[in-house]
Amino acid sequence: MIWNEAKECMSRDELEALQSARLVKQVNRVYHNVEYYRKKMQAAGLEPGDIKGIEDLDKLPFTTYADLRDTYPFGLAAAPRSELVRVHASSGTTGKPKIAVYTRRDIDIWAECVARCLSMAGITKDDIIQVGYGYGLFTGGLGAHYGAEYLGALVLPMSTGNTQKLIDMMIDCDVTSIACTPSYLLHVAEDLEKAGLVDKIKLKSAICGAEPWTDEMRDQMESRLHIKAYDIYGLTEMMGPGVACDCEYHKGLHIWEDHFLPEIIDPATQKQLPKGSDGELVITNLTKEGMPLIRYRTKDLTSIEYDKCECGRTMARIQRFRGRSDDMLIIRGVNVFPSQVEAALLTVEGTTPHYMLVVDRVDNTDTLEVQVEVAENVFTDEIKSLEKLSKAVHDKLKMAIGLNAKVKLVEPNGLEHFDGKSKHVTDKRKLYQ
Ligand code: DLL
Repeated sequence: MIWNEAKECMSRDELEALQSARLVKQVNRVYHNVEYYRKKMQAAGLEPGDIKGIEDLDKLPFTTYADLRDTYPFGLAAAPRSELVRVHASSGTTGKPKIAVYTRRDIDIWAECVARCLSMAGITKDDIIQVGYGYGLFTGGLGAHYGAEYLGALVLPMSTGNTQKLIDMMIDCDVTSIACTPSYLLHVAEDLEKAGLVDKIKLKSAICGAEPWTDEMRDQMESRLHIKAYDIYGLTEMMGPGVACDCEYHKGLHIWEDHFLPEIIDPATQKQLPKGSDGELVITNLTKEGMPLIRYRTKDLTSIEYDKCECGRTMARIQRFRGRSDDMLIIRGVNVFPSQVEAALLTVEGTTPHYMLVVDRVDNTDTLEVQVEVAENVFTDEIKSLEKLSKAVHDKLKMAIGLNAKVKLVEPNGLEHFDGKSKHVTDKRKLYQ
């Protein structure tokens, strides 16, 4: 089902003309409204008039997390304070989160983009959908919610944390679709199976994203719950969920190129690569007013296919994500940087900066163990003080990354060192194909 055929099926020429006009307008907007961008462009010897269309995109400087951190919280806002209506945020590498601000029009465009994604999954105004992404600063809950309402579906804003209630209401309300992380959906499937309730549900589709997942996970969801599962992608900095989504042919995620201008760069040389190449996804906001980002380095590694899809849409398709060009992990849907853990450990007396994050998936739920080397004298102490230290580490981590981690204290030099450097992550989940 195509939500906005005029947009989703535009010819490439028509689309590129639209992108060029929007890019020129956006570059003018940030140059005149955002001092930080103006200075960056001036330092690169650029004036807005130098950007005449998408062919000039690679003249523009990149935007990175460091720019967001330097301008935190509202330094990249391109609309007056009185026009801003919403803030969302996700974890940064240390301390300050990545923030996004929206105007009313941004929220409407976001809702339309999500509605396009949901339509792609066959959802209509006759559907009843549970949103199982977290509501709050995280974009997942409210993003999916507004999109589903825009479409006219009946929305149950479940948020996260109460699987029993989610299952009860799924059955009582004849829920036909669910939007949540893929690992959570498998967890729900398991609980439904244990309770013998799979044949009581009316679920037809799931829209899963916020973390990488595999074809094997899709097969499991589809066969265990008798549904169709779709992949939705997005990131706070650009908007939230709904930047791209896959259609019934599952040949990649259609990116809404009338709002998001994608390119692939080599993360090492930072050079734009020819169409079809593998590299890091970079996106420019073509229509966002609140905090438009120009050439934002997503750090997600993938490639993009441009040929027309069997579904009829002409919008390019992001292929399977193959990893990240930084060390960000997504654990239970939460973005975690090892540097956040390191910063938290530094504040706990008795620990050292030598640590290892062991991430695994047990019964479809991510587990995190933080192994940390402690000072010599700690091990000579009695059990009680070890327990106290372990709790202090746990609580600091909970505050820093928002997750409950299992803490394992290790004796000095107890962790393996590689070429003198500590390796900080062992991820046993194998989420990238
Ligand atoms: O995760 C937005 C979102 C919410 C997307 C709900 C889909 C559904 P952030 O917390 O800023 O935003 O995390 C963005 O998560 O750069 C990717 O690395 C990863 N990610 C998001 N969706 C997918 C996906 C939301 N479908 C970061 N497949 C991104 C693989 C994904 N990775």
